[in-house]
Amino acid sequence: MLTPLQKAFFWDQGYLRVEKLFGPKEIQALSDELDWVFETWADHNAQWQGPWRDQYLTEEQKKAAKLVAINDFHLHSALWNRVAADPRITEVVSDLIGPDVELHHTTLHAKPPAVGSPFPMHQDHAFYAHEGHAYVDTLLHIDPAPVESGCIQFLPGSHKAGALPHILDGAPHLPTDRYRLADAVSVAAGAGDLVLFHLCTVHGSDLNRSGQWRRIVRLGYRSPANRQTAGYALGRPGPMVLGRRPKGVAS
Ligand SMILES: O=C(O)CCC(=O)C(=O)O
Repeated sequence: MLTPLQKAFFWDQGYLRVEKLFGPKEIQALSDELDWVFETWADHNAQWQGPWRDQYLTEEQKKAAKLVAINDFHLHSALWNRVAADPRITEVVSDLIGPDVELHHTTLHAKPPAVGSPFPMHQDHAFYAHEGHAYVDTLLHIDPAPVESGCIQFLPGSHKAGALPHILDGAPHLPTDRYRLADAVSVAAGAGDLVLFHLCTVHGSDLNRSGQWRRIVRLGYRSPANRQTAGYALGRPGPMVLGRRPKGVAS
């Protein structure tokens, strides 16, 4: 359960880190299962394209940069399906968006050592727009993510501006001259930590310059009453992981 201070921090800053939600043994089991997902289902050439890469990477880094990703892998693994409905996550999310919580999607972002691709500054609203505020993205950290691994970075309070127009050349991203990683707060995290953020919080991450993998799993949750208007999984109802879907509300 979140404290009043944690809730206030989330709504004011647009993000929050909750430490050690999962213990080392559990994270090891989740990591082992991810290895299977990785080998069997993942896209090993998944990095985002677009003109932003000229600002973030040298020519050499552009050639080497790599990302391994997969959407909705909880559909392929019973263990990860259980994680998506784990009360430690869903109750924290419920503290922010209310008693009824629907899973919207899961995504793995795995940055390989030394060459793990950066993400340009963006809002997730540009990928799956919703009408209201009752949507929380959560990042479950499978590996430690120190600053040098290309941990997640946020522009504090940026969610208060609402949805911003994105450049749609390649993956949606914000203008690189106005929205800079250099101005963002780095949220380094340990394995088992959960980082939550608002759909309109501007965020991105840098190249993985460490010698270790940086794997995070994003689990997106919404109130079933928060209508999606565009983007990924539009019109697809997700499983209720807490509470109930009231009759007549749109997914
Ligand atoms: O994995 C990362 O470093 C970036 C994550 C991100 O941009 C997102 O989850 O929307």
